[in-house]
Amino acid sequence: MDIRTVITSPFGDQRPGTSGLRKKVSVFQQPHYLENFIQATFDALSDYAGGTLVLGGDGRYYNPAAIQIILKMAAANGVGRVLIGQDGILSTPAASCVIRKHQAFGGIILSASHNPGGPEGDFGVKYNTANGGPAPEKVTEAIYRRSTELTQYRIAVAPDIPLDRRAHHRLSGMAVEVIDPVADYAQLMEALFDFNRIHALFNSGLFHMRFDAMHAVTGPYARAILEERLGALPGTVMRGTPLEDFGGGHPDPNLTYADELVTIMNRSSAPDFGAASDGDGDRNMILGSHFFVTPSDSLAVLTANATLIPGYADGLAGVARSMPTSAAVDRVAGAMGIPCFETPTGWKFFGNLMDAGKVTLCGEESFGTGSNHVREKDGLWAVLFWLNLLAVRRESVEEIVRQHWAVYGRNFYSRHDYEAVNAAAAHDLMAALRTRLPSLPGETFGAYTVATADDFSYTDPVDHSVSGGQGLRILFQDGARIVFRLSGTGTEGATLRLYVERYVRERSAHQQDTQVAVAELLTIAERIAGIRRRTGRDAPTVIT
Ligand code: VG1
Ligand code: CO
Repeated sequence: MDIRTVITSPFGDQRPGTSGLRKKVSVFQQPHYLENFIQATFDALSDYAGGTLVLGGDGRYYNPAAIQIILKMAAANGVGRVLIGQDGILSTPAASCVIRKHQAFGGIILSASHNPGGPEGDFGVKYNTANGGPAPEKVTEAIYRRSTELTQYRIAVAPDIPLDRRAHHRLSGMAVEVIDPVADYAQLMEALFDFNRIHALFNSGLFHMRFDAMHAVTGPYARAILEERLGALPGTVMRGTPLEDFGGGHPDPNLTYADELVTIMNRSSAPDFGAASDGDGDRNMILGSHFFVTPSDSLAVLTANATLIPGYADGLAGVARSMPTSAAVDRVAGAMGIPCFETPTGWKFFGNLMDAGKVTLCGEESFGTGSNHVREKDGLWAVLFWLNLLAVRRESVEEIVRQHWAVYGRNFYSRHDYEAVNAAAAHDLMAALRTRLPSLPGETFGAYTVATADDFSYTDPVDHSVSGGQGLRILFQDGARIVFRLSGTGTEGATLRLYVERYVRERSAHQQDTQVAVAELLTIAERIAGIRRRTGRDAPTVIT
């Protein structure tokens, strides 16, 4: 085996954020940059020698080159076998599924998720552990620490492995299996959902859907499952071919970036159901004809209806949501008598709860929903869950959500993102607000009086690890909330996220437009934090 040891020096900026290490492609293309991070990852792990590693990505620019480097470094670092998706493709939830199914010690996922791709875009690397989930903070911190001290990395000298065909190869003694990226995942979906019933719904000819893969990773999965297996009409999947720059788009399934789908769903002859997923396939947006389902509501509706779905017919152990996610699901959990956990933003915080059997479903306001079937959020899973629900209830998306509000009340919810603002200005805004928090309780702003205000800190109920600094919360006496956070996935300046929520019980008030319903909270947020003055922005970049 020909192994080369390459002398290198640390970069200092390789601390993983909310979901792995994300940087501009040009940063990753610097000599040794990717190699250092991969070596730091292997160095931070133990007991993997001879074990199986899963490798794949969302097909974005720089994936093929990065994959060949990682394969050679895996061989040089004693990995026994690598399972890699054909053409290097594995959606994030499929990677999680493959890790679990094939008892891998971990996986490396190459994606910057919803961030734009291409030579000028972003790239990312994420390490997942044996449970299939994103590495917890103690692992990502160990990787980071190692990256700051490393002086060399190991790489095999060997020819590239062809990835365009399913086959078995050897690379300096390590086995490389190029696998079907869809098969294991599709089989898992079939075990959870009533495929026959969904097939019958599509076959009825009375039901139409559009799925926007945004030229990202879910195209092949959605075509195989929705069109080929479930009988949705050809053409149901739009923008279904993964492109290395996502066709120049921003593969983020929200009302701004999936505007083509939104336009289709607002036509007079709109399909009954619309959905979209993001760059790496872990997010979902759910639309009905002329109707948008807020992700927080989607989680609540899925929870309330879970027992209608074969995979969840026995009930749910509990649910979890990230702190900024609306409390709609809390009400459902309360009514069902199951626990509801509030975690910091980022899927890695759900892993322990699921491994300990404490939660079955979980979700985030950022278009992320999932369950304990894998340890990542799962875009297509959410779409299939909704399809199964629609096939059972035979009502429209809008009817299902409106009925839900009638029973539980409505949590009006919105997130305003200020993307790529000046980083110093954003940090100053947060610092000033943090100083202001202790004096806020008791203060009244129009109809709202502050009950408590804090910097959210989470103690993991399973391993008791503490994660502080997870977002500034202003909680009002009537349950309304304002939350400020800085994004941990952006690569340019800082992204400020403002989340507002307000609960309305009376059914007559459920018709209001969301932005109108939360307008006063937005004004209060501006008054307290001075977003315009501090960032120089008149309006948010994205409103969801
Ligand atoms: C964002 C979302 C968070 C999500 C994360 C990764 O993080 O807010 O809920 O888990 O992206 O999703 P941040 O730190 O930018 O707010 V993905 O689909 O980009 O892996
Ligand atoms: Co994603």
